Amino acid sequence: MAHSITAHRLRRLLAPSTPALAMASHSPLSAKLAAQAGFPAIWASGFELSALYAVPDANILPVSTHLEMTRSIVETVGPNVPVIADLDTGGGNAVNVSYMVRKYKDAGCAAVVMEDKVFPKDSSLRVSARHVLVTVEEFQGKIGAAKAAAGEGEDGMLVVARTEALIAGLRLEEALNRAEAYTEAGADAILIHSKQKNPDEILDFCQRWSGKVPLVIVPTSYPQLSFQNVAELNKVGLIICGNHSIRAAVKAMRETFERIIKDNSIAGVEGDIASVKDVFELQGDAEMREIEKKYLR
Ligand code: SPV
Ligand code: MG
Repeated sequence: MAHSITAHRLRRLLAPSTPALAMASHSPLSAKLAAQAGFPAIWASGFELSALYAVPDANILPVSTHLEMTRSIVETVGPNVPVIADLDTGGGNAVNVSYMVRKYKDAGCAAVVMEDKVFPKDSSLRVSARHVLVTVEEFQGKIGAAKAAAGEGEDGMLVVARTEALIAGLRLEEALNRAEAYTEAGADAILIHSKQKNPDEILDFCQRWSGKVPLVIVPTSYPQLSFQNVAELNKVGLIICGNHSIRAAVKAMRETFERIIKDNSIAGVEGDIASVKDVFELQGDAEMREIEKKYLR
């Protein structure tokens, strides 16, 4: 099955001495561009998809919207580029998690990430947002349900437990205790998230982490931490570039649109946007021409 190949690949990538990179994606096109640029894994981000639909990242979109987009992303990049799905809180309680994880497994994902906030969640990056955590016991149950649905052993999809303890303003001890408890419940990796403008609390967490399972970080708020510095910590298996796809798209589109209005012409932007030929190639036009040649009568 495709998901076991892709899960195997992701397991091999999660080496703390050489952390893997995942680029955020909100569409098959953005995922394809990230893979072509050399990113070995794709983050099917809830933030990016919410932004694509111009709604807040707060469980406003139906799960089916994220699931279908993730399925299309997986189909586009193929099993050699593992897709890590952002499940937010897992859609509710452990029962919801059980059903939801099966669907993401069938979609061919390599991993799911589930966070310990109450449903509905609010964006971790927003200041003064609603960040309320479920109890450790409840989240352990949700991890158990996710693991059972993800499949057995090395072939199973990875379940990444994400603690929002630091996002919720709780102490480092609480974050470490939760990460430990989630590992005991069977998590394959722990995503530790922070929105501090410097990497201090993440560095403290990494240094104190037992290392039983690899860590995952999303350094959006502390971009000054280099990937080389992360590798030297020898605790982080995966670095997620959490929203760089949609942010790049927003800026490029806005500049192009404003220029066309200002110039009252499309001529000025011609050299600064992708050519139609480039877009044809991204659409897989060559493959369609082959089909045409062979079968079209
Ligand atoms: C996402 O990209 O949807 C994430 C990462 O969950 S963050 O937005 O930083 O919470
Ligand atoms: Mg998210």
